[in-house]
Amino acid sequence: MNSTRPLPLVGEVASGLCRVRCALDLSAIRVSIAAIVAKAAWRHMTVPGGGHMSAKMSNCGQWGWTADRRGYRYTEKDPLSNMTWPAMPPQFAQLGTNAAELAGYRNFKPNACLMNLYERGASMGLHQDRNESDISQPIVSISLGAAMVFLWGGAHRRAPIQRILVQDGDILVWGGAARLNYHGVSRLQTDLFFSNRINLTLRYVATPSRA
Ligand code: MD3
Ligand code: FE
Repeated sequence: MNSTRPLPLVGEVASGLCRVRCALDLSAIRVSIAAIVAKAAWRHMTVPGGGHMSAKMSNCGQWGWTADRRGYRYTEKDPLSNMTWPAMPPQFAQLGTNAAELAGYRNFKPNACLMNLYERGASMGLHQDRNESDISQPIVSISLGAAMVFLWGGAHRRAPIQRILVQDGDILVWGGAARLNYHGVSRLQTDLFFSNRINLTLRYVATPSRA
């Protein structure tokens, strides 16, 4: 972020990682999510080793991230329905563009939104997001519901990990040198107010890719 012109809404919570706090209209976002998953249902994706991810996933936008026995990639169609993924609500794209701009990234135009649903016991192991091809673009994450501990590592798997609590309505933006940092989330703990957490990640996918 631009540290010479600090903005009250934006804080750098770790090197290269900005959190944007604002009075998000979460109810409109929740209604949009419900409409999307009515068309592209939440599912556990299989990974190349044959296991499955503990978070359930779905997508909206032109490209959707999928995993199966063959690997990880972005597809234009939902493999469950063979239909294109539901459109990204303009509100999501606008939120992504605005949050990225606050964090110092101009002209971010997301065309993919991966949606993760964490129910009791779900987590996400340390990984890098590198299927997007154009890593000059940032990623914007929107957290809804139960708080979770976000694990923020470095450029190498063995780099030290910072633990950052992410809560309902938090928006995280990362890019630049931190775009390929390892990250994950630790197991969902009991939250007094919410039983699940949904995370949306807004991304720009240049071309489909394999990893
Ligand atoms: C990546 N999701 O979907 S997003 C994913 O909370 C994913 O569901 C997590 O990782 C989730 O690929 C985390 C937030 C996030 C924040 C900072 C990062 C991801 C980051 C910094 C570098 C790389
Ligand atoms: Fe990730």
